[in-house]
Amino acid sequence: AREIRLADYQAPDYLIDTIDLTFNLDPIATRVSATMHVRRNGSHSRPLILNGESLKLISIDYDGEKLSEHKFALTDRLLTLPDVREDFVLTIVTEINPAANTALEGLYQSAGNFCTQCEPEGFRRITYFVDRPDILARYSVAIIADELDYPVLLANGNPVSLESAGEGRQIARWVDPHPKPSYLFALVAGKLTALKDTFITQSGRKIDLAIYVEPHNADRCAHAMDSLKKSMRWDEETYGREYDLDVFNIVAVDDFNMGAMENKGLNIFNSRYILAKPDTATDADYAGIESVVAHEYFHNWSGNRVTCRDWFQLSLKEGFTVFRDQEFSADMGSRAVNRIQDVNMLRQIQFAEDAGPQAHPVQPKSYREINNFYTSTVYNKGAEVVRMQRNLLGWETFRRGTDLYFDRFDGQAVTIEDFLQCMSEASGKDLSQFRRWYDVAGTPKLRVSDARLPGQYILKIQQEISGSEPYMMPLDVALFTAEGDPIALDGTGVLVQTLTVCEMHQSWSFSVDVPPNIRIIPSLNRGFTAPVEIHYPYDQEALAILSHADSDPFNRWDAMQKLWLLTLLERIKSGQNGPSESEPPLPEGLSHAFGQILLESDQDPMFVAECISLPSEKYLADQFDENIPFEAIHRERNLLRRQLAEVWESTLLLVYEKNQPADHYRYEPRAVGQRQVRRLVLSYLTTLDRPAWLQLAVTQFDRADNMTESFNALFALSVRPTDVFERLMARFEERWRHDPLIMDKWFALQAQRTDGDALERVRQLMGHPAFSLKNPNRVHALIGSYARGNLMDFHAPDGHGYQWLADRIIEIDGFNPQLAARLATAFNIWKRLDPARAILMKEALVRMNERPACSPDLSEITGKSLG
Ligand code: BAL
Ligand code: ZN
Repeated sequence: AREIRLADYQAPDYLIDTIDLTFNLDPIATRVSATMHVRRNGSHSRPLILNGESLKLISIDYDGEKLSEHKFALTDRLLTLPDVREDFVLTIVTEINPAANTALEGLYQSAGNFCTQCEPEGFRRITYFVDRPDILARYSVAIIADELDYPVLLANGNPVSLESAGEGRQIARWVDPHPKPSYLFALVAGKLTALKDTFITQSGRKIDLAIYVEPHNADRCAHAMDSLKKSMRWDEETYGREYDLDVFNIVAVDDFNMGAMENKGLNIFNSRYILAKPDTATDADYAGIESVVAHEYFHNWSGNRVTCRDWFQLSLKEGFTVFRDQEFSADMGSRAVNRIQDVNMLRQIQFAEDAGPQAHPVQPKSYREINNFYTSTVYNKGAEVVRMQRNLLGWETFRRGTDLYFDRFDGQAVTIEDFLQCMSEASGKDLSQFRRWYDVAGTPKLRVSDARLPGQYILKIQQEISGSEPYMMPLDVALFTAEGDPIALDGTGVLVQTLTVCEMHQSWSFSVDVPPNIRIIPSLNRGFTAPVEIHYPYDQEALAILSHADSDPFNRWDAMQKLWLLTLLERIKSGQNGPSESEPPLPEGLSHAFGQILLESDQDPMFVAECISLPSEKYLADQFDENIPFEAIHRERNLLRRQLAEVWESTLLLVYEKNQPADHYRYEPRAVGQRQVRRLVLSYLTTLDRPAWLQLAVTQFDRADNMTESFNALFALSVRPTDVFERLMARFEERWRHDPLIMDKWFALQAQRTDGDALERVRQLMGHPAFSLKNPNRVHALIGSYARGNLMDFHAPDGHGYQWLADRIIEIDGFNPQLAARLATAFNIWKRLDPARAILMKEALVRMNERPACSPDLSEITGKSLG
């Protein structure tokens, strides 16, 4: 595919003000009639060029007359009308085959129902259209379908009518009064039941809410509905944004490439982000549902009312909306724990992406396949960049900026520049230097050093970045004594300062009242105010003090992470050529810090759970630029866990017992924290060779009345699989084998097992009745978990993991290129492998890349990876 460049952006040659669509639904031959008012944009004589893919053109009417074949040109991607009037009405009839649509873009079928996914470029698989987000049109939709097979007919906007169309068919009409880009179009038809509710907006309007699911899932929608109502209220209270249609509909479908989609008034969701009841969904599922429901709802303003001019502006809506949903989740639960989880995710996924072959700026400058840019960089780094603006401006000024943005650009397709301009106007700050965050790939590093003068503490910061232009960022800092006491800065009683870092080399001097013999420990980048890597020579002692005494919970957790890393990386490096003969002693500082944090489980169990979570094998692997020592990482991580369990065994048991949640399941922060700390503690205890602790897990599994506790028991046992584990896994399967969404948890756990022949196990499971290669959730659960979560077997020295994954990706590329491209990012790592593995992984990449049938999606990823 041709490279598309931001620098080449041109305003559209033609605008489309209205489009009336009629769908005559049929699984293999759906007729789509589209009538559009088209008008020339500016003065030119260029042709009208419409996008279209996998469409059968039936007819074109131009101002009421059939257009003869020599008046247009048709290729497999474009329809060109060379000679058109200033403004005119075009009616195009196409035929499509939803049942054959396995790419899950455009109109397709899931469980026999019809649904759509149009972002970013799926609408062109429905009809010929100028399929770009800066064409804002008013849509009206008529859906005609068999009334027995498809009793529920939904589209964007407000419902107008539902009538019989004769011959057992019915016709539903919908009108969306808000002009929108084609990527927000949606249609659903099927046998669905709804959970209904209402919401009264701040101005007193009543909105009808509905969540549509397949009938057997009717009792799994309550949490999603609750999350929706909370989101609607939060956006009114926090951003002053009110909902703007009479209805808000959500539909859950099983086959969906993304998590969910914010289509105007008709959000379509991957069912994993809707369906939950206590015995089928874990706390993590509940949290995911709350945040994704909120995210899609918030898009109604940040994305739909104000949309993107072109796909290079994707982070304008995604970064901002992720920031909004993160803050919503923080307000619904624990702010500190949410921040820890968000940053942990950013470091594990986005930092790795930004350091690898797919690295790109938050605003990419070019792409071949836009589907490949729905990335952690655009979403999560994009959110951090918005968060920094909030931090630099302060919430109230930032909010004035967002008000200005929504008011000024309502109903328009705009750019990241427009957003920054509003922030700049609201604050009077010059943000031109800040723009660098959008333009340059890579994680900036700050090298920090300090010095003492009488009565003074000096902090020096150097930006270590490619290029000579420094970034601008807010950096919260505080100082602590070796006793863990906070130090008042500049004699004011102020304990925390926000530094604006904006030069390559900068230093700050604080007057402090601390005798020279008392050590000062800096707490840097508190709350992770800037998405950077900080390099400061912390030792065990300093980290142990911060992990205990820092008043910022995020930095307490971060100090623990750094403590883990110090010990683990040292052990991994010295154990790279095999295990040492005697076990290394457990470092005193780490062990003490661990034990001290365990004692806090009464106050904030979720925080404790985060602090006692070891860095993942993946994150440890990311710390190596070359020759990643997978075996040593796996071995040393397990060893450290076992050593801590040995020392703290009785305390761990106490924490486990004290955090028994109340008898019946409730999704509320304290109970979630209790279950999570029990999960962690249990997975320490089960590493010890004691039948009593295995029995503890079995009892938890037997007594659990909810998925979280029963699955956590399985998780803890999977750390060191035994017969007991096999028996419980069999029972889980027996109970849930007919519910593929639940079986995903089981598939993922199986895929990550390192005992026995791991790949053979995964191969066998592909034949499991609940598995299907056509379903993206199943593929991510089994194949994705193997490639990303089973580093030991995927990176087996003989390369069997690489070859097998390449074969699966090639197979999947034949029917769902987006999914294949996502899986292929598991190969990004090849240049950091030892030479023997690198050759094997490169071979697998070349094999995928060189197939003539390789999709543009996949070849963009493999091509960049091979670089
Ligand atoms: N817009 C695609 C799905 C999402 O980010 O909400
Ligand atoms: Zn989004």
